[in-house]
Formats: sequence, structure tokens, C-alpha cells
Amino acid sequence: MRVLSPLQREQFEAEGYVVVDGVLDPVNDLAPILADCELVLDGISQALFRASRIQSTYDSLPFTARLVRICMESGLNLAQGFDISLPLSGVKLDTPIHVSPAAFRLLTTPRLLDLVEDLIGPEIYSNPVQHLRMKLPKRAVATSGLYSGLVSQVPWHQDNGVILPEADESRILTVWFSLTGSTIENGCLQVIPGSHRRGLVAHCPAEKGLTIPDSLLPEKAPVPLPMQPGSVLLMTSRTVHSSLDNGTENEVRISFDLRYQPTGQSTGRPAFPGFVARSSADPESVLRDPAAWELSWRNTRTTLAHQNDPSFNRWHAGAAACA
Ligand SMILES: O=C(O)CCC(=O)C(=O)O
Ligand SMILES: [Fe+2]
Repeated sequence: MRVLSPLQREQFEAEGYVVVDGVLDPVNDLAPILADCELVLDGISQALFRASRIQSTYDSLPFTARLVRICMESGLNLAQGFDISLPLSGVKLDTPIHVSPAAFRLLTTPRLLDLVEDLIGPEIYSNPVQHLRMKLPKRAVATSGLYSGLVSQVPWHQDNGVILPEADESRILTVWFSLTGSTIENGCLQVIPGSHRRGLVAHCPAEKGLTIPDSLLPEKAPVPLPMQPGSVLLMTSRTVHSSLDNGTENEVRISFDLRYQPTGQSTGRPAFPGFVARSSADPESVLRDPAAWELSWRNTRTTLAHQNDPSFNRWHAGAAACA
């Protein structure tokens, strides 16, 4: 099915990204996730209150102000409770994950898959690199724990750089959208147009995770991408991008970033579960049951809790590019 206009397709191919407006419906697609997040926060606040980490559950505050307040008072970033994916290390039997039926419906919503199909074809696999990010105001990010890209500014990288080399030839498409709207003030994404055409460049382990060293950044100026709720950003896995700081007082930039690829290609995170989201060749293979999806992540969590951390990284601090 053709969903992108010829101009949008041309931009995706020439610049490595395109923003498509009006793809998702704020009421039907996005509001159920926000309702889920309220429940997650209820659970977190009650647990922290019982543990005397906060003085109140702050039920009467609006969601974002409540989250900021609870993060600041508890000194915790709390992001993992809202995220879909497990963390890359230190998985425990009770590591929280957010694998609700509403999240599954959003991952498989036909309007999103139509868009994906237009770029990668009708055999669509949901890659397990999928996040719900609660990007907090900078003032509210606890610095005592480890850096977390779920709540903070994200440094320059290519998504290809943060998966294993076995997926270098997979056609993985990044699909990013915000539930709340993203702005320059609250930390929208920025991309370097055309950067995907140079191929994969070296990434170096740094305080904020894997990042492209300044010397290897393309000279072309970055383009910030403020987006409305319902708009969707599509990026290639080689497009160089980062996100800005959230400099607001109380806004949380809530966003999803998902990945889809042709079925049968490597995902680059073999320890995590994916699923067939659409198929015309083998409709029986499509996963339609949210409970089965939830179980796939829960089983993965159990497996990982009992073993050493799998490796998800190919880059080493000592490499010449990182000196
Ligand atoms: O949402 C962010 O701040 C960063 C997201 C990102 O790097 C991605 O979607 O690939
Ligand atoms: Fe990324």
C-alpha cells in the first residue's frame, strides 16, 4: 500500500528521515497509553509511599507534574517502570516492564504498519528495540544512578551502532513519535540530513552511552524536529541523530521509539523477543494476542535474570577513533 507521498519518499531516501503528520489518532491510539501510564505511576507512588521514600502519593497532581515530583523527592528516575524493553544489563526477576495490551495494540496498529509497509514491504517483524521514554526535565533527573537515555538527553548516534553487527545488513526502520508533543524546549529529536549515506561510523563508549565522537560527526548542521502528537518520524538505521535537553520546569516529553524490519533478518538483539506484526505470505505467523507478547518479554526476563548479561555492544573505549 502506498501511504507516503512521492515527496515524502524522496526525502526519506535523500535525507534519511521524514516526519509524517496525522498518522496516529491522539484519542484512539495515544490516550490508552497515557491511561496505562497513570496506573503504572499509581503503583510506583504507592510502593514508594509505603517504603517512606515520599511523603504523599500526590494523586491530585496532573500526571507529568506528579511524575516529576515523585522522581525528585525519591531521588529515583523511575523510567524502567514505563518502558517496554528490558534494560541491557542487570535484569532481575522483578525488573519492571510495561507490556500492556494497549502497548501491543499501538505497536500493531494498522496505520503505523501501513506506513512501515510502504518502506520495507509487507513482511513486517517487530524488532525488540522498542522504548517508551519518560524524558524528564533536566532539573529532575537524578544524577546519582547511572545515566539513562530513557529520561535524559541522548547523544549523537546511529541506531545501527547500538545493535550487534549481525544486523548490519538488516533493513531496520526506526519509528519515533511523541504522546505529548515534542518541542525544542522539552527535548525533541534532531537529525543530520543525509548522514545515513556515509554508512556506519564508529561509536565510542562514553558517560552517556555509545556516542559518535565529534571528529566523526558530519559537518552538516543538525535539524531539530519538533513534532505534534499523532505525527511520526521515520528514520533509517544509519541516520545520525540525538535529542536535546528537556529544559522545561514540569513537562515530561513522553515518546515511543519502535523498530520494524523485514521478517527473517537479524534484529541485532537476539536475547530479546520480537514478533511477526504483518504478513501476506504467511498470515498465520502474525502475533495477534497481547498476552502472548507479554509472556515473551516475561519469559525473557526470567531467562536473563538467571544468566550473565548478554553483550549488545561492539565498540571499545580503546579504539583509535575513541582516543
Ligand atoms: O527519544 C530520544 O530522546 C532518543 C531516541 C532515539 O535515539 C531513537 O529513537 O532512536
Ligand atoms: Fe536512536
